[in-house]
Amino acid sequence: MTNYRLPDLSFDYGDLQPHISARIMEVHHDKHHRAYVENANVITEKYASAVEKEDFSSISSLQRSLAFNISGHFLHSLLWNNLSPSGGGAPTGILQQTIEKDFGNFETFQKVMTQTIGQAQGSGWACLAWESETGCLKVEQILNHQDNVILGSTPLLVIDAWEHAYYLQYENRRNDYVGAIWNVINWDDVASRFEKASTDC
Ligand code: MN3
Repeated sequence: MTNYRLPDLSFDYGDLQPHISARIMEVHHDKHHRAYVENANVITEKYASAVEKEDFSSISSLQRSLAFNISGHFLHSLLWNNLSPSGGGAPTGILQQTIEKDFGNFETFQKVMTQTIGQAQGSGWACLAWESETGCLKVEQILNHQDNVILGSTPLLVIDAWEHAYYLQYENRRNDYVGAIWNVINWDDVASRFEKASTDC
C-alpha cells in the first residue's frame, strides 16, 4: 500500500520572514502537517483491515477521519507550493485577466479572500478554485479541511486560517496575518495550476 508522505519545503523555515516566522513554519510543517500525514496512513490501514474483515461498524467514522486527514495533507502540500520567499505582487497574464473578469479587480479579489477567512467560524481556509463547467474562478470557504467544499472545482491557491498558522506571531490579529501573507504568495505557482486546470477540461 502506498503511503502518504510529508513533502519537503522548497525553502527554509526562516525564508518567509518577517511575514511568517521560522517557528510558525517549523511547527506548522513538521508537527501539524506531519500529524495529518501520519494519521492518514494509520487510518488508511485501519480502513483496509476493517474492509478485509467485513467489519463495517466504524466505516463512517473512519471515512470521516480519512476525509479530514487526507484533505489536511492535500491542503498543506498545496499551501507550501503557493508560498515563496520571492513571492508577492500580483498575478499577470491570463490569470490576472480571469481574476478581473470574475471579481472586478485584484483588490476586490483580495478583499473576498480576506473576508472569507475573517468570517470563518472556528478553523478554516480560503481557497481560490477554478470551476471548469462555468469557466469561472470561485472563492470557497473551506471549514476544517473538507467541509463546505464545492466539488467539481480545482483548488489553485489556499490560505490557512487555523490559529496554528499565525497565532505564535500575530496572536488574535488574523487580518494582519492575512495582510502579510500576500507578500509571499507565489503567483507563478498559482498561474501554472490555473493554466493546467483550465486547459485540462
Ligand atoms: Mn495548518
